[in-house]
Amino acid sequence: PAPQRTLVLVKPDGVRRGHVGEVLRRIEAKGYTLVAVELRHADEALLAEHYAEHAGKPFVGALVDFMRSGPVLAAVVEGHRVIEGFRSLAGATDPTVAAPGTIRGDLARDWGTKLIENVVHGSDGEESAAREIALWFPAL
Ligand code: DAT
Ligand code: MG
Repeated sequence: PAPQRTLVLVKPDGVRRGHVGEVLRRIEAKGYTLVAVELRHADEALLAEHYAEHAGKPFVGALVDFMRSGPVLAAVVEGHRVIEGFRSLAGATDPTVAAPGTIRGDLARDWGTKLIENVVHGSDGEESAAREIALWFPAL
């Protein structure tokens, strides 16, 4: 079967706190392949598109502001069932309950703020993966 691709982001909290290497290490240790990696400062238009599914939700403004607060590491990662597999590596959205052993469980801090900062993003399905990869890496 053709390998699947997903979009992974190390969010500004992860970059600021020096977790880029650790996130990439876990992806490679699992046996997934890095297809593209780029450190960049995302603008508002890109992030509004990226989080289009959350448009209108109460946290989306704060989420976009947070995602613009510093550089992010964007990566396209390939492997069998990598969409589901990376979400499993990432762990639950809420860092307080994300299982130990997961990226969020081990590395994300709960700051007690209204916005959840949780170190990584991973596409949640084939359709969003295709959309997000085209958005972040139009040349691929
Ligand atoms: P995930 O990143 O696990 O796919 P999501 O797509 O539901 O989660 O939400 C995108 C991000 O928005 C999430 O990583 C953290 C933030 N977020 C989600 N729900 C939130 C909430 N109720 N309050 C604050 N931030 C939230
Ligand atoms: Mg999501």
